[in-house]
Amino acid sequence: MSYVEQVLENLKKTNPNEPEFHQAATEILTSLAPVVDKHPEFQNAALLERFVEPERVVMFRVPWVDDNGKVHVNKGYRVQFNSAIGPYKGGLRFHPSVNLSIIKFLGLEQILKNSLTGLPIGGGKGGSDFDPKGKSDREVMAFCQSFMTELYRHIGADTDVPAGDIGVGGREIGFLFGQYKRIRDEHVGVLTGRGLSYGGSLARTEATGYGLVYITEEALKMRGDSFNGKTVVISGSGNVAIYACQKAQSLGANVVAMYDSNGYVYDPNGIQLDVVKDIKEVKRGRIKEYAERVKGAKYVEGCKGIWTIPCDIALPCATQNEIDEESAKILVKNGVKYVGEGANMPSTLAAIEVFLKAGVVFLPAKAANAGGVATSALEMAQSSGRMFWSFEEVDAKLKNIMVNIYHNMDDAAKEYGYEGNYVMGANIAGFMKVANAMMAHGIV
Ligand code: NDP
Ligand code: 2IT
Repeated sequence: MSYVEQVLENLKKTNPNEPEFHQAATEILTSLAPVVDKHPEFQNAALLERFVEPERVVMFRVPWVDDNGKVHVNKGYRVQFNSAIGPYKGGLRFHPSVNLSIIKFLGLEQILKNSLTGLPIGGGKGGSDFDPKGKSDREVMAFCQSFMTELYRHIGADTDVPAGDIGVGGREIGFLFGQYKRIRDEHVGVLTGRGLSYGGSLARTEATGYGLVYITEEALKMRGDSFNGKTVVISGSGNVAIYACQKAQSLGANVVAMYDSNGYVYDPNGIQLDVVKDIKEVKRGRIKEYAERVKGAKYVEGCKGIWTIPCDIALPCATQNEIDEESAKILVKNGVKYVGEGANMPSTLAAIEVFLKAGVVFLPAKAANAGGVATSALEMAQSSGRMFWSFEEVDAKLKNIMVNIYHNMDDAAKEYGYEGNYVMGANIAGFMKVANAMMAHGIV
């Protein structure tokens, strides 16, 4: 059995019932086989065994009281996965599906994503099975305050810097920051995605979606093509989806569909983003309302059907495993040429295989959605330097980072003999920097 197979088998045995963690680890470790073949010193130092074992896992109780005086208890998590190249960095997810397996898969991905940005940030992730949907602002605040009353002791501007993810946006970050500041009596950059009035960075809200489009644009450009006139399908209608849509439209693309967890809207005339923003950002409503407000648009209950809409470019921006093998085959049959992952691990392993075999340009999440965390790192730099960059400055840095990520993964794929396979390229390029730092630190 090869070194990679041994590590994977042991990981599955010692972390049972964690399917998402197994999936992410399988994709990553399989890609690293040629690297460990070339570097036998990694095996001697048990580097992969240490790489897949989080440095620290914190799990805690989060009690809170709803508007009717009823007491609720949720689970809180923070997985501090790897700090070899910088303080732990990664988002918090509030969604009823959250469990340790999901937080660990996200944390493991985050290590390599953060490395790919070229900035000094380690990997971490956290969250809760709390569902902010349908809760009042006071209930969300009560939950966030309780969550931070435990989390504060584990984080810090130079230790671990959380941010948003599914269910955690500007409102939640505000409540979390307020409680941290109150307990610690410190106004520091301990969270990113903060509001502009208290240390946030311009362009952080837009960064993940914009970054996704910038890296896809670079992939198109290298093939003599562009977004102009392309039909694009985007899943989700949250932070990442909305700003991916905005940037793709500004480059001349026709975005024809989006969804939320209930169903999708198809608008052949092009999604009217101001309507989506009003429904999702202002009213916190359902995407279904779009079809009631926009003539010529239709709503279909259920999410999966979105992938049957013919498109040139698919940008999955909602959640893990939203594209399975069957959907991937339909996308390919309908002529998809580019898939850029805005969400984390939105394609199953079988779906990825379908895309790669069909010659689809597949931009994996850890590269394609790294613009969000990269801009978080720019927010950290502005916080610690007590300075504030313009939107244009941050946006230009973001674009530059995404273009560099594209070429770094493209070069790494070529170097190891897997030209055009960006799963291999992104994993290898991200891993090498972390591996070198871990080797330099000795057995820790
Ligand atoms: P939001 O909470 O803003 O939006 C999430 C969107 O995805 C909503 O439309 C939501 O629908 C939908 N969604 C969530 N879960 C499911 C599900 N199980 N099935 C179908 N639809 C679902 O989150 P973000 O936009 O911030 O995050 C989206 C993805 O991007 C996630 O995978 C996240 O990890 C990833 N990401 C986010 C970054 C960021 O900076 N925010 C950075 C990098 C990656 P509904 O409203 O019905 O729940
Ligand atoms: O998955 C991700 O990269 C994020 N949710 C953003 C993390 C961050 O620290 O900005």
